[in-house]
Amino acid sequence: MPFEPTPEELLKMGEGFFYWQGIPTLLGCELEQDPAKADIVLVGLPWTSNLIERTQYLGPRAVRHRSKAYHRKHREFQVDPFELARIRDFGDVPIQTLGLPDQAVLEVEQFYAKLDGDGAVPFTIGGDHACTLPVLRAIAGPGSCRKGPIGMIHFDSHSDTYGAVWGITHHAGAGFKIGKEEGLIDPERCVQVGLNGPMSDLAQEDFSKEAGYRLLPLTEIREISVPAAIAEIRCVVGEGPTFISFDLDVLTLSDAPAVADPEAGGLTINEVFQMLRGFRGMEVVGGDIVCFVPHLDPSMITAIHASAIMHDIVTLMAEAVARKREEKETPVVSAAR
Ligand SMILES: [Mn+2]
Repeated sequence: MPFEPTPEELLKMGEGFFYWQGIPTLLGCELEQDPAKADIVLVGLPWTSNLIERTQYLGPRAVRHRSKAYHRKHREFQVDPFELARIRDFGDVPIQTLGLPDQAVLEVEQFYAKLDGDGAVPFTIGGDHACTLPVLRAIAGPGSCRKGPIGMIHFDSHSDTYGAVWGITHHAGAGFKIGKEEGLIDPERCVQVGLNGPMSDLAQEDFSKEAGYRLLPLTEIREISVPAAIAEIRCVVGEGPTFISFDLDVLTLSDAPAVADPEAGGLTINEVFQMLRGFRGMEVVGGDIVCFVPHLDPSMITAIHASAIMHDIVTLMAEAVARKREEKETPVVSAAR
């Protein structure tokens, strides 16, 4: 069929492409406050727990600005995620105790608990990596609908499995330790992808190893190749509900210059796309992108790549929502016939 859009269709297409027009929202989605009216909720979490690169709280605003251009279809999957599921921008998490991480996480958890209660699955733009744990508590903790641990694909140069520092328990490097200790992350279904850079201590990843996480350092991915890494991740994570947490510092600096804890080397954006697309069919029930420092991003390379990664993960989530809906609508064929 020839591509001949009407003027009205052209206007609509422009809305999804020209990020500088209209009101900026995450992936150009409608703003919504009622979780019952959404399948996937996009949330800004403009919060930084640590003293390091505090301007990570500017992340959601910068991604809203650039990701408005990503209200478009998925080329490789040949689907429109915005048709598959009701995807809405829920605005930012309000936090009264901004400077007190151990209290702020309680407020963040409360916000996500409301969304979980209505059956919506969240995708968050942080903030630093302290943003992940309160979300896990809301969707996998004792008060959640699921009440059980979930699988985890954690992209990061760092394992973030460290104990309390500077008198702070819930700092940006602690979530993947506390998450296991509280039974939110299933250690047998957890992969840490892209670990890279010199170590502050040779024992810094021992918690992950002892917990039973699959560590997939950058050097191993280089050795075994990306397709083999995808197969390994799928093998570890399996069929169950899975969260994708993405620290932008796993990317090479030329693809993500504006990150809080930069390391030399890293995955390229194309390798990340290849991996995310290799996850098709997984039950992705949540995700986040963290550690973006917009004031170091004058070219908007990091914002564009964050937007594109978000578009890919949210498409995986939308396909999972659509599969669930189909399962519900398709009557189970009786075994005795
Ligand atoms: Mn990191």
